[in-house]
Amino acid sequence: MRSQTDLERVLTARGVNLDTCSDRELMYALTAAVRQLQKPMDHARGQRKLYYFSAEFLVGRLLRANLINLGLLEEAERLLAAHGRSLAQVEDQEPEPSLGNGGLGRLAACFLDSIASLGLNGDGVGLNYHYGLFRQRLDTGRQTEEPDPWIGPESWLLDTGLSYQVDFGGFSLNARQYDLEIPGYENGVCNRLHLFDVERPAPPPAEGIRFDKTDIAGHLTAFLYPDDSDEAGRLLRVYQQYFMVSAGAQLLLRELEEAGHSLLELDRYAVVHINDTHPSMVIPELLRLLTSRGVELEQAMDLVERTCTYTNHTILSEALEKWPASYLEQVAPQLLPFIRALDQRARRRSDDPRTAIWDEHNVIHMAHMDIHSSAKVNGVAELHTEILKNTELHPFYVLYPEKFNNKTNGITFRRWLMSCNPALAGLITQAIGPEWQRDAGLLEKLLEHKEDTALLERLLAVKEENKGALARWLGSRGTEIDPHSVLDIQIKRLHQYKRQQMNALYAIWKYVQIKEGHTPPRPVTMVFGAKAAPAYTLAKDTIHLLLCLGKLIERDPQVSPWLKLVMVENYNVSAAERLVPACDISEQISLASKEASGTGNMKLMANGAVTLGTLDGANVEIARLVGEGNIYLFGRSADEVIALYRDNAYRSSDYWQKPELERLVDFILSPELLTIGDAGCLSRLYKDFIAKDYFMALLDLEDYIAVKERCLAEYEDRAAWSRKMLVNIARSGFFSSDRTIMEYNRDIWHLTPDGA
Ligand code: CR6
Repeated sequence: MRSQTDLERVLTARGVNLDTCSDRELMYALTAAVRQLQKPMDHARGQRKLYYFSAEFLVGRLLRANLINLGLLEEAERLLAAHGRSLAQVEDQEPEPSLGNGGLGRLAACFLDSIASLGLNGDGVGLNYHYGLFRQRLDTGRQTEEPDPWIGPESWLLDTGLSYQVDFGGFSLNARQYDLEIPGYENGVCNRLHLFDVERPAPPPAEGIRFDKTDIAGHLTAFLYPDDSDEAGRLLRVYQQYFMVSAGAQLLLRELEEAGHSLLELDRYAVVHINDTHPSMVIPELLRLLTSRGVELEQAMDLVERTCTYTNHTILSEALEKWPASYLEQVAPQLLPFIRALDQRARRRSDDPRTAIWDEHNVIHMAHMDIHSSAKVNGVAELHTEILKNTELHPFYVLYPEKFNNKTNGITFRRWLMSCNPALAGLITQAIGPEWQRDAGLLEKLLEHKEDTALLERLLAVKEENKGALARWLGSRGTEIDPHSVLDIQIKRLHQYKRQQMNALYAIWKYVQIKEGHTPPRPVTMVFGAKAAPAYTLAKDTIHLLLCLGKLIERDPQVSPWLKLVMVENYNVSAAERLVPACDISEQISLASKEASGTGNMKLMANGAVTLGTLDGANVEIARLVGEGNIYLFGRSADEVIALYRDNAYRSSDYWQKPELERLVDFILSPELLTIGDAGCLSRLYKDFIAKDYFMALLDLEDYIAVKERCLAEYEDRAAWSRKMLVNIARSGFFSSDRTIMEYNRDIWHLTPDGA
């Protein structure tokens, strides 16, 4: 580790006056100083290397995370305190790189942290979106979107000066390589995240996030997931994807050659991980590059199949990308012969048309190409992998049983416990010693303290402190909450399968109950954090409904002392770091079979929240680990739901006809709500509930209400609840991304850790 004075020395050398500079100046100075202290590392020569291709890397703020991993956090805090400054205030100035959308992007970031912390040789490959996904505003009673710029005068980005030519149909662009450094946890390792960018990015759009989607050269890296409700938007996504993978594949081959390896050793020295289908074109691109350098096509296909590995993150068919061949014809016509060859090879292996890459409608199925051309294919939680094998991807499982395996997702405890919840981390260390910080599995030792009333009381006290801190933070943003209320939190992207709309119906139920005189034992605060895709109308309508309900409750003097509903604006990693430590009840209420894994469920559990959820995704594994008494489960099982879809047997109107449910759904169009909200939005939602309800919110609603009420009642037995909290924290170690990455490495990547 470095000597105590390193940071100070670097800051002084940069001429920073710690007493007089502004918080923002100090943030930039610290960024530059840390960047200077972390040294990119050369892994042992001749090592196999992982290239983790992903459209998203939701890295979050980096100052504190990098200080922790470099072992400089205490020094930084001491140094700042000596000058009357606080790191918390300084880091508040740090813009959050908005390079991801949700769980998939955050997972990629946790994985990079674990890869470096385990001393593995692995870099990320992605795009340098200037304005991110978007910044969400809610001040007009609905979601509006703005650019979310994050690249300041001094950012974590390093300009490598390298670039790669990417040829599109009819024109070429240079992909310039910027790097973010990814230090491992106190091990001297420093990997990289390569983010490719156009040479001359256009300025931000004049208004909102609307821009000319046909100006590829200027806007290719403007936004993550540009609106794809029109063809120009869909084409832009294909341009982005090809730009990313072509540059990444060229970088890989350059590094392979520089290390003195032959192209025929590709699979020995490189692993190309395809994170969901966005990077799938790396497969034909590698074929193109290899054959253009003299490798025979058949041999190239064998090599690529042994080099690539693929993770599937969803069973929602609309999220499994397929592109009309005409799009590729326009964007990257040079790939088509290779995709044709892959399709022919796939057809030689199987005559099942469901496994075709290039179908008879001239549509190219990216996931199919990934499975045929990867050595391994994995799902992200046990249940998800089973569903892939048995239903969604069954024909592929029959063809390649040995390729399929499960890798249950994980989170880095360094960010999601040590960094975001220092009070809890300290308490854990007092109880069981510090070793859990290197091996989260050791959190199980907490189970020996189940009867330690002093510890359990302090656990409750830490939660109260964190709730107080959240209340102060929200207060500074204009939202008052009662820190002594029960904090019931649903934070995740807005999607109907996640069923925020079912939670909204619970809020209506609770509102009516309180109006009728049934007040809860203590006030309840329902907190939502969620962005909706800009073109996803029903999701935006749900946000509108939640905002209307929040207002209705607030204005009602009979209800407001007991119930509060707030939406946190622009929910992102930094907001999650405030919300997760403060949460009492973790809402994981997706329709069983639809949430591939979830990772928020793991973060909340590790911070002592108790899950209220369905047996979906990783909730199944959480339930098994903590046991029935320490989780609140409700709703139909995945098998039942899959059967309902198969038999086309769910009619939401059957449920709506139940008077108790009808009352709740009809409330959406009540005079009370219509005076607050927009009739168009609310009636669209209302109609969807009664005529469609594709994700079956009404199916589980009664059970949800009953179990949530039991959960709130049992919250009042504080001693019993604190034991549930303890068990959840103790059993969360399994969900460390270090464990996940060790499994990826053991079963899929086969990299050699440094020093091994
Ligand atoms: N939306 C899954 O839906 C999973 C993450 C990471 C998701 C979610 O359940 O935890 O991936 N899938 O594996 C996709 O993005 C396609 C997600 O984040």
